[in-house]
Amino acid sequence: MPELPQAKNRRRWDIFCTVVDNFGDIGVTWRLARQLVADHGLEVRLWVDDLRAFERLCPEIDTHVAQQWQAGVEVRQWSTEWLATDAADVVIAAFACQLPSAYMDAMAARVKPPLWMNLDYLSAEDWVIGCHGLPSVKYKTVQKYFFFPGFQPGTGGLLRESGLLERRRQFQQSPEAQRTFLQGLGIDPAPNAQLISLFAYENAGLSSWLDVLAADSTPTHLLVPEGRILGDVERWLGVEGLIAGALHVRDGLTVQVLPFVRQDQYDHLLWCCDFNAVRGEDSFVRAQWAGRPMLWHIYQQEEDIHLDKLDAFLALYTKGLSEPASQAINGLWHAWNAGHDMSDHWRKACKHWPELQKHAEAWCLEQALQADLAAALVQFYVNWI
Ligand code: TRH
Repeated sequence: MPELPQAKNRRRWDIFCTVVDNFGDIGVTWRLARQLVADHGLEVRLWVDDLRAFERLCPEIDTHVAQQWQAGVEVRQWSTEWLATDAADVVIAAFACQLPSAYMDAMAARVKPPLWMNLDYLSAEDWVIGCHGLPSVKYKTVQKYFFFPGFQPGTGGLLRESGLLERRRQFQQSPEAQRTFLQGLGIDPAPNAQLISLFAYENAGLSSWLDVLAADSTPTHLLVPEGRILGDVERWLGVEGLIAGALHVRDGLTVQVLPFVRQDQYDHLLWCCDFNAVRGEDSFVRAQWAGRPMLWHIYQQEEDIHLDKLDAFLALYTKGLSEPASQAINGLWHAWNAGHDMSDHWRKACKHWPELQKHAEAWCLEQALQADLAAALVQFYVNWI
């Protein structure tokens, strides 16, 4: 009897993740692994070479064990001493990581070779559409394919677990739920304060932004998770050794340092804030699902190729904005990514606040019309078999 398409999806998937630096690699693969289990009923092993980075996003991780289950995902320590393991039906190498050679041989030894994909970095550039889904290298009998996330039809889409936007909307419509969540993190903003979250790499432009926020007649409560931007915050405050829990007030600006919270809590933080400064890849996508105006600190790459990615995204994102609002966003994002003075750009953006708020929600809904990345991967596999 032929297998039903649904049964065909119930296969074993292996996801390989090397933590290069920061949290994007594990952030994306952990999210994907959970979603493949929760939304698609798949059997997923997540191979991670650095469980300590993983533990920051998921405190339940036991960094000392070789095998454990978290949220239905089998988490495996990917150590240098590779033990013989059967290859799965679908193999995802995240961000071009190199699979163990013994595992590659195990893939080739299967009667039916697995579907082998490289999950690439997110980019809004047009060439992504042409390359998504194309064959890449071959190892013996096993063909590898490019799988590109993206913002436009013809790409692999963005990670978005089922029910995400409904949950977000309910939370944003409940002042009580937001208050309870914030209080749980020790955050008690003044009722008229705007909430801003700040997750960024080192940035020389920060002091000019904090100056203008402090001088503003609208009070701001700035929430800064522990991380790389803290040195710039310390310099601006004229203090040293900021740690989670620190709270400093300068005129209209309250700066509060937060612990690095678990991934789900970080989502809720983004949902609470009026404006989110995010970085990298995963927090950038999550800020879009928050439906609030945002600022992206893109991960810097050699020869400034990240600036092409920044411009490609801005070209898509600002479609539908009025010309002055579009210019304000372009100016603000470029200043931030160049570490330049932010003050004029921030003031200009503030002039278009209602439009930017509406646009953030509209962009989120437009993006949600596309199939999400996990569903697109499953569909790719179904088409492939
Ligand atoms: O940490 P990042 O700078 O990761 C980067 C990028 O992904 C970049 O593309 C990649 O090449 C480079 O790493 C190696 O930013 P990103 O992608 O936003 O990842 C942060 C993750 O941390 C994200 O999953 C959200 C999560 N997070 C928490 O779980 N709790 C927190 O408190 C915070 C601030 C973040």
